[in-house]
Amino acid sequence: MKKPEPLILDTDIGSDIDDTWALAMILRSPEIDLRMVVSAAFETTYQAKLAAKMLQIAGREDIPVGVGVPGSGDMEGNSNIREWVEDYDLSSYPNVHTDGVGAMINLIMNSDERITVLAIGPCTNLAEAIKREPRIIEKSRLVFLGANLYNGAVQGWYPPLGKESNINVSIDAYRTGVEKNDWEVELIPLDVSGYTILNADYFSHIRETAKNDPLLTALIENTDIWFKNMNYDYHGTTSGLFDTVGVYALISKDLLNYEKLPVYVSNSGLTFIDPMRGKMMDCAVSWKDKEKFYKFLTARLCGEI
Ligand SMILES: [Ca+2]
Repeated sequence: MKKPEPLILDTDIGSDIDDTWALAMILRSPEIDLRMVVSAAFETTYQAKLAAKMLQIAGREDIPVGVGVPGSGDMEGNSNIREWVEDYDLSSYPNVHTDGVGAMINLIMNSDERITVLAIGPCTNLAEAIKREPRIIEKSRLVFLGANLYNGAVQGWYPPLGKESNINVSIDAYRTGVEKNDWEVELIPLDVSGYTILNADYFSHIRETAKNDPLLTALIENTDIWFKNMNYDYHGTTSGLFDTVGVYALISKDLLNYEKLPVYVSNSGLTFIDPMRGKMMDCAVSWKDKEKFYKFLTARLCGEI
């Protein structure tokens, strides 16, 4: 196996539940060397608490947690797992950076190895980091969960996943953080991350395994709180686990098809393949075999592979 990839996870954990699944997947993956988690885009202190408590349960207090740039707008609507950290004191975590963006910059700039930044939330931290230290792009690469290359047109999805939210929370932050610079970008768009849902068989296997597994117990607790607060019945399946596809892209390319494409986002937040205005990105465009991915994700979370 090649040397584990040094990673900073930039995440809006605590809004949708898929970030929590992605974090658990990372913690189960020997191919990834997680060096820092930075919370992004909404109520970033609450979000940092979620990450810290997960890491503590996984026995990984060595991994620093950074509090990212707080967002604005719908804070309440993006704090859907609050009960899980209501009594959690962030100062009980031994490795917290209140300036998460500063910590992220220092880690990248002081590293002898090239760092990968996996961004699975809006681009607010990325934009701030590049404003403060543009040289980070020379010492790192970005894997970004965002955009919807064909705006749902090709997939025939219903409902169609049109505007992608990590970009549309702040298009300005996307432009500064991702588009208007020379950062090497691997793009994981909705075309491959959309409708990533584990069926009831896979999910019940994870629930069963969780009975003897503290990290999975935490994952299930978070998920059930989120389900309750979202007031939605998934009939035994998971919700959309978009962000786990970004983690998979770090582990293997076996199940995804890639193309280099010029990606442009309009001011209305839609994505276009546009050779005149787009930025060239290495894009995951389709699955070779998504069913195999579901199998992989389940087995990986359960510690079976
Ligand atoms: Ca996310």
